[in-house]
Amino acid sequence: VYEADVTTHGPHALHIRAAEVLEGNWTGTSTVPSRGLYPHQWSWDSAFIAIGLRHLSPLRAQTELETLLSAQWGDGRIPHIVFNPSVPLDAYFPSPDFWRSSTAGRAAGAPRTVQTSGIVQPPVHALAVWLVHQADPGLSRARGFLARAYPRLAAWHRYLLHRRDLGGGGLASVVHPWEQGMDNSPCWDAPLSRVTPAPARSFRRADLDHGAAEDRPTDLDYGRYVRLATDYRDGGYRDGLGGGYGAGTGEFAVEDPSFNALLIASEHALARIARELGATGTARHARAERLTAALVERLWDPAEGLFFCRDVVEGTLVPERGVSGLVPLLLPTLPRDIAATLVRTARGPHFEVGGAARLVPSYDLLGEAFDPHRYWRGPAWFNTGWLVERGLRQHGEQAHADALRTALLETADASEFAEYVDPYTGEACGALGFGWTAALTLDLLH
Ligand code: 9WN
Repeated sequence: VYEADVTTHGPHALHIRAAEVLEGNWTGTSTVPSRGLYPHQWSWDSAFIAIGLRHLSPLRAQTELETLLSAQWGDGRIPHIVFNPSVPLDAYFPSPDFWRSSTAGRAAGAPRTVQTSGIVQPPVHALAVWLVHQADPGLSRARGFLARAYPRLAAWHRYLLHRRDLGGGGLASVVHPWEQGMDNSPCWDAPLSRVTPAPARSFRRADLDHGAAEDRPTDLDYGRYVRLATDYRDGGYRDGLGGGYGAGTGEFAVEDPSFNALLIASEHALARIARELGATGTARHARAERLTAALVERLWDPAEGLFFCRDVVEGTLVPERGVSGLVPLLLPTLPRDIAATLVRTARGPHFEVGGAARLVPSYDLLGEAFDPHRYWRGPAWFNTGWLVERGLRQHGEQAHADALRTALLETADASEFAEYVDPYTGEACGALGFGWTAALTLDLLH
């Protein structure tokens, strides 16, 4: 039983404070990750936020996802940011005038009425849609929530499995570190090193107005992020081989375990949605099975007991241990021995889950690049903690899951729903009042 809500911050219960954060970040049609640092709608944030919001207001949770889905491009991609037109351009970089979605993205079917980025984020959406439906099936049916979401989700998965299978092995590739969501993870260092950075003078980082420079990615990282995004944009956001990988240059294409595991979990969810809508869902479950086999075949390293990123350009696994490699634990049909090995790795010296680490570090505690405060190079995040907690439960590790759940709740509470925390001390880093931290706290409390 979790009781820290009455001790750490006085009598104001944790779930009430989490609800207040979500209320404060709500814009009327969606929820911002953070009022200061991230003042627009983010794709995978919205999925996690909806998973928590469903406990407060199933209608708001449905609306959150519908707002995102309505910004989908004609080619099926769901953009990583949907811009709020009432927010000043200089509040976040890169802004709509950088992405130029409605012009540069025209051939790819970018929407005309709303401005978006042109890259994607992890496909947590079908999973979120299914969980939101389950919170209030009556409301969902009355509003035709699943029937309207299903074709969009199906097109989204089709985009990832066809246009983004750059390695030809059945998995989806990301063409920018922002797409995978763990922006400056050391897993990207080697593949990114081939990218010539855009000059620092050519852009202005708005993130440094809100976040401490030593907790954020470096200027060199940003130069490379800008170069990749610029090249992708200038190629009309075209995907595929020939003119190069997604970015049109062939410089960056990576198969990531977490991105693909979330796609598989969402494919299973899409099968359930199809069933609810009167189809069998069998073909989708079968596809999820094939994808799981491809994930194991292409990204599992039995000697290390972890999934790794595959650098598609080099054709090799990237030898860095990131939390991304633990996320496939989420998959219900992961081979038993692999699941058992992943649990051992999570609890072992590199991640120390349930040991010296309070939550789940984003990167190898023993890795050369480990930094307890710098964004995705060590700090613990709540979305990945939630995913690993779910994975532990999925594979019968109830005691470990319970311990992680308690740690997540205590840390969310004590850190004022921080964006991320020092993995050893739980000290808050980044933005406070962060959307998915509050939302996933609510989910864990239910
Ligand atoms: C770039 C919004 C997003 C998260 C990402 C996180 C961070 C953006 C940034 O914030 O990325 O998309 O500006 O640093 O890395 O996972 O979705 O919360």
